[in-house]
Amino acid sequence: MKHIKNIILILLLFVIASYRPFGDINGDYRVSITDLVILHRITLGMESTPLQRLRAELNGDGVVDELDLKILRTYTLYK
Ligand SMILES: [Ca+2]
Ligand SMILES: [Ca+2]
Repeated sequence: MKHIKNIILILLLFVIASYRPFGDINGDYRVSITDLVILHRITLGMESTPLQRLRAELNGDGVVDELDLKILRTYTLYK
């Protein structure tokens, strides 16, 4: 029984640690102009990490493009 509690605790900590706000591209747990700049650079084909590209895909269509940029731009303006 103690093992099950430990496993649940580890899973809970993993979920909490892996949570990032929507639009947090650089992984600093905040959504800011920095994330918008990184996303813009990705859409221009500039250097980025695979994790940044994964986080930058905001609308679920499988590509990082102007639509994702528009979503994040709107979100950062009105949050
Ligand atoms: Ca961020
Ligand atoms: Ca997209």
